[in-house]
Amino acid sequence: MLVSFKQLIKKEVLPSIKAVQKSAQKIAFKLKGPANVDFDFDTLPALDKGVSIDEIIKGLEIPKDLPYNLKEKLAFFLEHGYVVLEQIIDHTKLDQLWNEVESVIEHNEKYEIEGIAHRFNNQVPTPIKDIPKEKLKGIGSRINDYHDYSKLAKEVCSEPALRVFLEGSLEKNIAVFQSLIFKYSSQQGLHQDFPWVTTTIPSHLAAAWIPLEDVHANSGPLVYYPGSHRMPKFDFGNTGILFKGGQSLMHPENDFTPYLEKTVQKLQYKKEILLIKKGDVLIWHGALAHAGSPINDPSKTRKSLVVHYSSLTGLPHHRSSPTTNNESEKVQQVTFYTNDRLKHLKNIL
Ligand SMILES: O=C(O)CCC(=O)C(=O)O
Ligand SMILES: [Fe+2]
Repeated sequence: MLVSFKQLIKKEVLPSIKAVQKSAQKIAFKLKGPANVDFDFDTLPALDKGVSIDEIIKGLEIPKDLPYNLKEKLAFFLEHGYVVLEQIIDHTKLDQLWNEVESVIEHNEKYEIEGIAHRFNNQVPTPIKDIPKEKLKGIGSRINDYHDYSKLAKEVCSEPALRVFLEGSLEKNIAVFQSLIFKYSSQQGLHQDFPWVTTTIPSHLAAAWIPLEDVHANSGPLVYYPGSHRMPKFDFGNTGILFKGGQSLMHPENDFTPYLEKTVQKLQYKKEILLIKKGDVLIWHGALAHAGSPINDPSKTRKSLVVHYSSLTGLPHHRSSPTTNNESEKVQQVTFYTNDRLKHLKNIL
């Protein structure tokens, strides 16, 4: 009787008290109004700090036959928070990459490679050999950090025409933070990346959306709001502009997404839909508001590789390794940190 009373307190009463406390904290926080929250000016990338583009370009090693005007593209990115670099990646290489992914999924029973599938294992990254093939092939699945396993993916992520743009927008010496392979739209709500894709310096973050096929309008294209990288930042409460599970008072879906939706309306940013072709690459600023739109036609795939990048200063070690371990490999001048936990799977493909 006593035990069950204790259990009742632990299971029912304490969580309710905690929930009431948290609500009270949230109300107090909301009444106080947002703090003055922004990126630390001193650690901003040179472009965001206002250093002239000519000056930035002078310090870079520009690949021969760069198929776009770097100065124009950097100026566009500075103003709009995104840019499309047209036809910078060889189609054959992209086809080879997707074929490799297909074959891995087809033979998932052989691989420890980690994936996430819709409503499976609480969305925890799981070895794909333990995920039913049909789930892996379906909407809502993704493979995390595919570049850890695949030399070909590393080559695509470090494409020189892409790398030099990232160096201009972040800092010379680029490091890959994380990557995702999608077969279908993520259908993810409106968000900015920097609150969770947390680098050591939050402003040193940019992402590339690399289509592995031409994007179809009904496949749930990526959407984004040009200029929104300059909107006032959301205050997560207790943790400033960054989201930290368990510590932040504000909730990503219940508070952050509605804030972004309201603010893009208020500041009259116009939504753009990303309908780019295989070979093109979209690069977006770590603070640009974007979403994976809903899939109108479930037969339409939207094969893509999404890569988040930082600089060597912004990310001096693997995102989940202790600060002392910065074992890495360089491919085409881009740094790929070794994931300690999955070391045995490095470059198996
Ligand atoms: O491709 C998508 O649907 C969204 C990807 C995304 O927002 C991200 O990985 O940060
Ligand atoms: Fe994102």
